[in-house]
Amino acid sequence: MKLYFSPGSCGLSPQIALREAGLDFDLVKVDFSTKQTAEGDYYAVTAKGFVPALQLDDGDVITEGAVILQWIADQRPERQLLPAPGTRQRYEAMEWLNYVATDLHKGMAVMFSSFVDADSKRRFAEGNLANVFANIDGHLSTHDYLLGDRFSLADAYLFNVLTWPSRVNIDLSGYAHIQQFLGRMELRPAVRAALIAEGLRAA
Ligand SMILES: N[C@@H](CCC(=O)N[C@@H](CS)C(=O)NCC(=O)O)C(=O)O
Repeated sequence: MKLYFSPGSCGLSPQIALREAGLDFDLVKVDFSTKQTAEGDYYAVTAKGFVPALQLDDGDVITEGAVILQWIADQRPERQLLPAPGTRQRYEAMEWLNYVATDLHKGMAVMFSSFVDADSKRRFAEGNLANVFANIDGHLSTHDYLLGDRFSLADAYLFNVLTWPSRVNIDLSGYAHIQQFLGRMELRPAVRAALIAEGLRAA
């Protein structure tokens, strides 16, 4: 299967997930400015033109990071990367996946937008994103991971998005529990390997 990604984007968490699941995959880099890959037009893979996209061996394509993560977890249930489908715990995981995808990921997207001026970004970060970071930090003050004491793919997505604030001058150093979470995540071999594969860490 193939994972379409762009370095430093939201393609990192599906890559972490594939490694945590022990699934074979190839990485295909998408150039955001041209929407081209080494294979050709990325719009031929997904009309959305967004990463991540996961192309299965039969050619079927899954998009939307939070959905890709669930598909990967469900391929290897024995690894318990997410709670089993249909359980109350799975819905808790989906709550976090949705929160990270919407409030956090798309909130952070505002900070990267070329359509938003610097002052609006600053006010949005202070008035909106700070509440999201505080909520996550509060949760992590009593839980090592989003779902409790055990890693799940919701953590991979959270880690992915939390690598972005320093790129847009948002300082998370005051959030002690977020810092500890980031440190715990960096110790995972799958996380380390994914960061190296994207060129975000030295080998
Ligand atoms: N709804 C999509 C959004 C994915 C998304 O925002 N992808 C960004 C990178 S993090 C992207 O592909 N941007 C391409 C561009 O801006 O040209 C998901 O949750 O997977």
